[in-house]
Amino acid sequence: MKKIVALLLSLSMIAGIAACNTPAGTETSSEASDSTKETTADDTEETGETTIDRTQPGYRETWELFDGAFALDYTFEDPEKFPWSLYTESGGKGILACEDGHLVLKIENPGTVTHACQVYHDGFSMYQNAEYQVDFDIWSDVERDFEWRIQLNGGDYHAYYLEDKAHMGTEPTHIQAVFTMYEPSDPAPRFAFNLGNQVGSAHNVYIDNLSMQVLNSSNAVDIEPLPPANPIAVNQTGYRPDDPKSCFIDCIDDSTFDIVDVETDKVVYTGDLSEPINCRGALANIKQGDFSDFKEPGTYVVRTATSGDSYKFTIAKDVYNDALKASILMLYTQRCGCEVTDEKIGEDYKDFTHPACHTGEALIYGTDTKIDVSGGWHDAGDYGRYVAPGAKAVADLLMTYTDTGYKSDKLGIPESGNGTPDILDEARYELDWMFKMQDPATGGVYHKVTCANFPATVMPEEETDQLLVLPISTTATGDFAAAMAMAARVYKPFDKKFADKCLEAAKKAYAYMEANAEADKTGFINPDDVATGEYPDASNKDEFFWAAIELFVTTGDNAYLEKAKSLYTVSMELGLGWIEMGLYGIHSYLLSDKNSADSEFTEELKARILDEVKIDLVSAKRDGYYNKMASFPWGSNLTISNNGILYYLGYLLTNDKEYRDLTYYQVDYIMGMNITGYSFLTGFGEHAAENPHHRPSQNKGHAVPGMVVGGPNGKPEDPYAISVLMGLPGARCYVDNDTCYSINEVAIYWNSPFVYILAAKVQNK
Ligand code: G3I
Ligand code: 9MR
Ligand code: ZN
Repeated sequence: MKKIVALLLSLSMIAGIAACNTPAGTETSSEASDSTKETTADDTEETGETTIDRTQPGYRETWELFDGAFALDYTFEDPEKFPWSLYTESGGKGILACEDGHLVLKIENPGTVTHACQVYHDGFSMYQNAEYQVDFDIWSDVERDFEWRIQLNGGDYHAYYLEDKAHMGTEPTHIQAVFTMYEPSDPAPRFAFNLGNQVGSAHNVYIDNLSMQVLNSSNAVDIEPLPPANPIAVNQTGYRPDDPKSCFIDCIDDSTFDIVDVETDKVVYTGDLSEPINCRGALANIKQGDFSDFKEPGTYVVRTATSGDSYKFTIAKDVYNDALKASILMLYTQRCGCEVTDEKIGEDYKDFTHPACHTGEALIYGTDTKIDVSGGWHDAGDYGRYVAPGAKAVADLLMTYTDTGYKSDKLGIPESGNGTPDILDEARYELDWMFKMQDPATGGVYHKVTCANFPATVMPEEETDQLLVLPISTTATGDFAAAMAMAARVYKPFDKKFADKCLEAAKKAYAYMEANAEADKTGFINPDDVATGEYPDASNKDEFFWAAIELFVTTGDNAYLEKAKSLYTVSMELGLGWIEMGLYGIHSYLLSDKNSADSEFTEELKARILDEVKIDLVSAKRDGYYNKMASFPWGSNLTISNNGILYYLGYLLTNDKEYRDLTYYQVDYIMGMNITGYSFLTGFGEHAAENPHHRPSQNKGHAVPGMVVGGPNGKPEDPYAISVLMGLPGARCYVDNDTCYSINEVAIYWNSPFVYILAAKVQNK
């Protein structure tokens, strides 16, 4: 059954790992995909450089489009290599294999919707106006109907080509289709067989000799290359007059830069550029320009002889007010279980209001018991609610209040004007939900509440599948205990009764940790039939440490401090979540009035923080953009803001303004002073992210303002990003595309640390 050698080496092996589906559910990639895991692109820790093994089948040589070329060509000869995957949902169940020279789907349960059993392949390209011919053989043990389609791989998953009433018999049926791709060229579409909702009993479906050939490419439109990034990076929102101000230029040909007033086009300032800086994350030589001494309010661009103009920025006293407000209101719009209105927050939000969502009782997984766990924030672009990232977001808001003193009570949330700072009111919305996630019997805290699968691209009230409460985890319980103990301190002056309730809940969760933490060696793992965010974390030591130290700071009881000391190790990462939470504990302890309880421990922790901040300052200056990161994980903007919080702690401990300024520069990075040329805060900046992976924004065709996107990811995990970014150095691996959940999603806990650093800048302590 072998056919002509494929001219296109597909990206499919890599895409198989990306595990994507329509609209969402459980995926079983073929063994072949798994076996390529070690050989696909890799982000080298030290340099941020991406290396690709060009001998691997996943690598796509520049493919020349010509008449007769094969975009797909599978004969399923090798049982180890079949880059096709199975997606199941809505009761669908089966096994995908390559046997006897063909692909076979062994359906155990066809499920209740057509795509309940979807056999799919990602990792090829399609070109606008090209004419294609698709051929394949398909048959089954039974006579049955099926659907096959080539589709956009995200958003509304609409089809480029669709046959929804195809039929197969028990002998190979040859299917042929000729069609023209009229839609914009797509570097990462999906070929899918929807084999669910049929016959009602177990049976096999066989597929063979599948090809897609280009018949006519004469009018084909090439895939649009990524737009080149503006080489001059500035904070596109701007600066307050007395802020430190830097621009970075991805070009070493210039030696000076001008600041030009956009109204008059007059040069108002000229400065020297630095010597070349080697930016490890971007593998680039760049230069820095400092214009901190230029303080004149106005709107400007940076201009150089060979790089042209930067995006606009403003110098003004109140330049961050709207951005800070919006980045907090983002959390309000993520509220679940209540009506979200634009009554007080205004016009910009009119598309993002929604009636109360996810109000039905949730089934405790594996039982017949249903409980009320309504409330809290939707985690991200999906509508799951997860305790660990929720606790992180709460802690960030509480610390924003305690560390920066930011206390606006007029942001326009329902509680505005009640005498309590809005960030505390907003955090309390999440805390009120967290109480419901605690098992009253044991004090343990459920890991998350979600449906079994991620929803399609719908508004929150349209996700109506059964909600599931997933088992108690020690990471969720530790984080819960810590955040509640912190809340008990912070809310005490505003609402003593609430503070007491928090403390009681914290103690109960802590007792659960004492009884169960040590025995837990794996952390939470998704059951096979649940595919939503896992937040896996096998080590609960840092969460337990954080809980113990918060309880010590809140109660003064030395037993907690002793426990914290026994859990502390120098190998504990100075993390701010969601995996590593240790720094929260160190932060609370060092800034508390109880830090003289054990001066040796205090000195040890303090020295560790200051060493780290000192080292980071050196790297941040050496690498450019004041960013010390050499590799860029999923949600790298979280790391940027978390680093900013660490630097601010260094400042609060020493009063050294260089550390404070380093925090300010992390704000600049998020708002545009980075090598991609993007402001990562939606709605802020001339060239800001506009197409986040965020279901409400995708639905309405424009983004909720004030959301921080995940940002550059040197190991992209979604098909589109893999297709267009693979091979780029980590710092440049960014694309503003709404299907790219591993690059361009948003999350409550990516906004919350940004709220902290932006508030720190606004408060200017
Ligand atoms: O553990 C390695 C680490 O050792 C290495 O240094 C680093 C460098 O790339 O990779 C680390 O693992 C990554 C991990 O995040 C921690 O950064 C994984 O490769 C990566 O897959 C993982 O991504 C997480 C993603 O879920 C998938 O699990 C993101 O951090 C996390 O923010 C994201 O969270 C999702 C929820 O599941 C669902 N809701 C939306 C939310 C945001 O995208
Ligand atoms: O939309 C989901 C996003 O919120 C998650 O962070 C991400 C990672 O788990 O997954 C997204 O859902 C995708 C799923 O994993 C694979 N199929 C496509 C889904 C995106 O629409
Ligand atoms: Zn909801």
